[in-house]
Amino acid sequence: MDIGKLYLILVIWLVFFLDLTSAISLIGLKYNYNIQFNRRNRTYKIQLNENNVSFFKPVPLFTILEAKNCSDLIINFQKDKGFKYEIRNCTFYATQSFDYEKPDEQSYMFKIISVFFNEKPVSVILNINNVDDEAPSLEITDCYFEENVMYTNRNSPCILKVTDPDGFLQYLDFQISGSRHEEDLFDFTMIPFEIEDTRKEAEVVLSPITELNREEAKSYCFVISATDTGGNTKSVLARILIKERPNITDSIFYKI
Ligand SMILES: [Ca+2]
Ligand SMILES: [Ca+2]
Repeated sequence: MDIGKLYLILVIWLVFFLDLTSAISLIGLKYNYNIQFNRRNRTYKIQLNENNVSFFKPVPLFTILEAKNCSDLIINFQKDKGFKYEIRNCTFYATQSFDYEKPDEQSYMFKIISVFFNEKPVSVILNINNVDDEAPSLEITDCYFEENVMYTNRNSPCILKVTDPDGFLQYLDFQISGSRHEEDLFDFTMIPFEIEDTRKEAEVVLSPITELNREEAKSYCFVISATDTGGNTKSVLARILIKERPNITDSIFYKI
């Protein structure tokens, strides 16, 4: 074999070898949505807030780099949840809005595969963050308090039921609006006292912070509002009735 042929074979072998063994990265992530790359299992993890995608304007999630032809890519979902997307100029767009309150829209996992055998696939895990976007709700029935009794959150009979599909109940801000300064007469305590972010329902005890007197008012009527961290508010009308306390002297006299 002459030296020319040997040189040609060596060049061809080098080109072939380098092409096979080059570590091709299929995607380079261009937009900042809290993206992490795990080199060991070639997985990109993306955190994206719910509802940040306009229904009318697709949101770019990442740009795919070093693929020979992005039109030849295959997007292979682990579970087909009907995720709507499109790839334009090697940029991957979500063309749908995400709603964390729908269990099917909390996370997605897919592989990006090239039809070219020397382009290694990558995996993408898209996790949707919960945002406090849903309004809370309140339920209350008429409450009865005896006059001249000191109530606390332990013996108050007045309970509101509060729910919020987002959770985050511990951050709800309760306000009273009334015409007789009821905000100075009543206070709120959430039960349980320590509550986790994911809990969606709790009870709130409404208790007077001073003894009520039927001679001053036989009833109170005021608005209770709960506002979550997203600014969503719900209001209910509360009616508080003051009961006369049995006169101890009268009842003793009656028994005699
Ligand atoms: Ca939410
Ligand atoms: Ca909420």
